Amino acid sequence: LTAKDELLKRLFEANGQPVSGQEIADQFGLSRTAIWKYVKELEVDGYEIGTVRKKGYFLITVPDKVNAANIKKHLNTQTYGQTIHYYETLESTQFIAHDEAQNDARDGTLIISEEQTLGKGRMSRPWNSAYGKGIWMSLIVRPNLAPHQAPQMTLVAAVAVTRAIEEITGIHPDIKWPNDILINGKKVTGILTELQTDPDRVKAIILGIGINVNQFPDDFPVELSTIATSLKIAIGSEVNRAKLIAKVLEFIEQYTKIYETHGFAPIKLLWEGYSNTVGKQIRAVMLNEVLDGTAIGISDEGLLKIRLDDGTIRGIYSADIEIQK
Ligand code: BTX
Repeated sequence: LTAKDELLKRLFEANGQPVSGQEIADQFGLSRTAIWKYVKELEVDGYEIGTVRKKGYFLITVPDKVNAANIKKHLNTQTYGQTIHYYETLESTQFIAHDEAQNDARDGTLIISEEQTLGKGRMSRPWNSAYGKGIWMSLIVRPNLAPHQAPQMTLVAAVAVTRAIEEITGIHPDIKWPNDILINGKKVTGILTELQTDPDRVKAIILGIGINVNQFPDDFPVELSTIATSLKIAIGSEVNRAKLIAKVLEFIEQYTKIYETHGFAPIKLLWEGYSNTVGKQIRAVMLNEVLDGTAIGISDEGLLKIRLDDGTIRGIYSADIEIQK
């Protein structure tokens, strides 16, 4: 441990009681001013530290970081999130997750960053990922699934994130097929599912999850101001990101197991309960086709079923859905 690490460790262990700067100075053969400089550095890192004359320093608040220690305080899973690779800044957690998955990262490895400079959505669209305001994470999972079952993992993840948001905030978001989680019609979460696969077996699924947590309306760029929202905007107070992450991991683990053992039917029921799409007149915009009709549900494979205006029923794999008012 460096003197700074030792200082931080003692501040944590003291539980708000004062820690002697002199003792650490003696232990490391440093001056008290050197220790004071470390205190100032910790303050720059976001720690709030108080001083008691002649007694030393005490910890007031810890920065709201989504590092491994903060997440693990709340984590109640068997494997998901037991390995966490944390970054202050990254281009995209998806890139690192793909590399790690290729290098045999274990099932449930989590890549998470305070900010992304090249966060991405589907079809290379940008995903706004401001520093410290949201949850920008990629979870590497290796469920026992055939490649054709992998797209349903988007729906598994959507249900899990929605459940976690409900539990932590008390609000009830909607899911818009396939991957958007909405509050009052505005997007609070996006999910990007990517795959590494053999012909007959999924090797890894990279679940990229972006959740807007503590943004104020002004934190979003203008082009998102009418379509994006955050949990803080919805409930009017800050949400502990680390706690929410732990809940998300818990539900993804639980629902992935259900999917592996019992198939898609139970997930489908949960999903339909949250859906704002089923029963609505919609327009599905695909790469080469636009379909208008009524969304009548999802199939056992996770396809969205649409009854077209001429009565035929079509199942679609992937599209942007516009809900007609
Ligand atoms: P999507 O293609 O459904 O949504 C992308 C669209 O959403 C953008 O074109 C834009 O209109 C809008 N948008 C961009 N940023 C935000 C935001 N912060 N909140 C609300 N709307 C926004 C959704 O793709 C999948 C997003 C996955 C993001 C995660 S974050 C961790 C991981 N790393 C990474 O690079 N991507 C995933």
